[in-house]
Amino acid sequence: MPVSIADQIVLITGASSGIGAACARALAVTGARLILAARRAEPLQALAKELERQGVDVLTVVLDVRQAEAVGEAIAGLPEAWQAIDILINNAGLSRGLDKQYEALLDDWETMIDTNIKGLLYVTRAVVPGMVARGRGHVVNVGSIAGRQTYPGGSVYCATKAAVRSLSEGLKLDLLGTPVRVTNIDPGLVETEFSLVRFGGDGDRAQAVYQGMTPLTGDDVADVIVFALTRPPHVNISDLLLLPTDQSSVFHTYRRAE
Ligand code: NDP
Ligand code: 8X3
Repeated sequence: MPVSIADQIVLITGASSGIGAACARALAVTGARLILAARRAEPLQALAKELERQGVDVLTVVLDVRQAEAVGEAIAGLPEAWQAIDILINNAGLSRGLDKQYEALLDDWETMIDTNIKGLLYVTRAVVPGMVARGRGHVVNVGSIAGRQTYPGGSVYCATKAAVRSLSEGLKLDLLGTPVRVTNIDPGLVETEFSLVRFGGDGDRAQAVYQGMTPLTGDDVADVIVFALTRPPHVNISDLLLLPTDQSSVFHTYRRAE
C-alpha cells in the first residue's frame, strides 16, 4: 500500500523540463511541497504557476548545480519553512555530443562531468546531513542505462552515469543505520529535451533518436519515482532499470518502418 508523502518537502534538480518537470507534476498530486531548481528561470516560473493554480505549495530556485558554493548557499539560504527537505531528486543532467573519445571537445567533457557527477555530489552533500539529523529522508538519483552499458561516442556521458550508479551505491552504504533511503533509477530512451541538448539544438538529429519506436515519457519515469517514494519506510527500492518495451539494450531498439 502506498504511504502518504503529503506535506513532505521535495527538492527536484533539473525541474525546468523533461523528467524533472514530470516529477513535479506527478508529485503535485501527492500533496507534497515542491522546491523546483534549474538554471532557466522562465520555465521554472511557468511550471510553478501551473502547479500553484492546482493549490500546490511551490518554491523556485535558479541554480547551476556545477557551482559548489552557490549550491551550498542556496540550500542554507532556503526560507525557514522550506529548510527541512524530506526528498531529494538528483535529476539535473545532460549529454553533450556523440563524439569519439579521442576526438571529442574537452569543454563537452567538463560540462558533463561537472553537471552529472560533481553537481549531483554538491547537492547531495548540502542536503543529506539535514536528513540524517532529522531522522528522515529519501534521495533519488537519476542515472541511465548508459551507466550500465557503454555505446560508441558516448563514453564520457556513460562514465558519468556509471559514476551516478556508484555514488548511489556508496550513499546507501554510508547511510546504513539511518532511516534515510536511496533509490537509483536508470531509464532507457526517454523523449525529452535530452537529445536536443546533446546535439546542440539540431531538432532533426534529436528526433531521429526516437524514430519508429515508442520511447518512455518523462511521466513514465516520474510514475516509477513516485512509486519508490511512497513505499513504507522499511522498504528501500535501491536500483531500477526502466526501459521502453521497444528497447532491450543500448544496442537493441525495435523500430517500425515509417
Ligand atoms: P532535459 O534536457 O529535458 O532536462 C534536463 C534538466 O537538467 C533540465 O531541467 C536542465 O535545466 C537541468 N540542468 C542541466 N544542467 C544543469 C545545471 N548545470 N544546473 C541545474 N540544472 C541543470 O533531459 P531529461 O529530462 O531527459 O534529463 C533528466 C535526467 O535524466 C538527466 O540526468 C539525464 O541524464 C537523465 N536521463 C535521460 C534519459 C533520456 O533518454 N532522456 C535517459 C536516462 C537518463 P536548465 O537547462 O534550465 O538548467
Ligand atoms: C540517456 C539515454 O541511451 O541516450 O541517458 O544514453 S541514452
